[in-house]
Amino acid sequence: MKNEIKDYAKDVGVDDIGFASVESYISPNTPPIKEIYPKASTIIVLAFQQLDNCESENIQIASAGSKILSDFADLCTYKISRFLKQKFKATVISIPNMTPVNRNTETGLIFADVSLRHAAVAAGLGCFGRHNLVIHPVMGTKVVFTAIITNLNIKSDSPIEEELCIDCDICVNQCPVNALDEEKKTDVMKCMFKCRPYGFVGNMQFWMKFAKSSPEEQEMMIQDNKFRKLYDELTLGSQYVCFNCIKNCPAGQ
Ligand code: B12
Ligand code: SF4
Ligand code: SF4
Repeated sequence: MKNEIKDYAKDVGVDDIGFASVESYISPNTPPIKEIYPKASTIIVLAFQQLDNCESENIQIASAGSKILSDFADLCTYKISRFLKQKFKATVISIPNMTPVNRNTETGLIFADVSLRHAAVAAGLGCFGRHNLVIHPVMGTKVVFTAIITNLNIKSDSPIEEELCIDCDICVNQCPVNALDEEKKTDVMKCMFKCRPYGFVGNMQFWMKFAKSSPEEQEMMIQDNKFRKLYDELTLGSQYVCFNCIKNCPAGQ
């Protein structure tokens, strides 16, 4: 069964796949998988290689790389979930590449219900690097994940023992807002404002300012390029503009 799933996943375009028992998913800040889905037995994690859009200084082009990958990854996840259902009569729950997420109104932080980085580590697809992202042994840092939670009982893959981060500190030094200065902790607020300025908080700030502005100022705000970017984020999905911690990471390649 495991080989059939792997072959199908590779055929639809997944670059790597790992399996972990739900008990081996350990993520201190998210609930146990069984709380999300009591029938769950295995979490299947899918890895997808990023293109090199993020190396472009043109932010529209760089951002478009995330969008095309996110759409493709979610589509593959659905196809594989459906395959598991039809072929093995499995029950399946898909975990998307990015959204939806929750927002803690006290801290302002956003977080997901399933941490795909911890899932990827449990499924033997990589290990954490100094940038707090998961490094894949072949694809390096330029990799994203999705997952499928299922009631199928499938043998887990072994976690990677090898240390893939070479401690060069390129990610730390190239972060424009010093969000990686403290080890094992991304300063999420600093990162979020820098890498996704037109996201939820940027949007909220725009409209709060808009509400307090005169009609003339409001007209200028709507004609500004910033409004166009906010519109893109709302209509197209996440618009990332900083990739410094991933684009020059030499690990795993
Ligand atoms: C919300 C979110 C963000 C938010 C907030 C991040 C956050 N909360 O950590 C913001 C907007 C800031 C963000 C930024 C980025 N994100 Co983001 N993000 C997410 C999302 C949707 C949820 C993350 C989450 O809530 N996790 C759960 C929380 C509770 O995790 P946590 O417990 O805080 O875990 C941290 C610590 O515990 C610590 N940690 C725990 N154990 C260990 C062990 C070791 C050894 C170390 C060193 C650290 C460590 O590291 C963890 C990460 O900070 C995930 C997708 C998903 N569903 O997982 C993508 C995701 C994590 N993001 C991703 C990416 C690529 C990015 C960016 C590069 C954006 C970009 N430009 O493309 C930056 C990188 C920032 C960085 N270097 O940390 C990828 C990471 C892929 C990978 N190879 O690891 C993910 C998995 C999306 C995906 N589908 O692949 N992100
Ligand atoms: S995405 Fe940019 S701002 Fe966020 S941690 Fe990486 S380098 Fe820093
Ligand atoms: S840039 Fe260097 S220090 Fe940062 S994660 Fe990659 S290998 Fe590790």
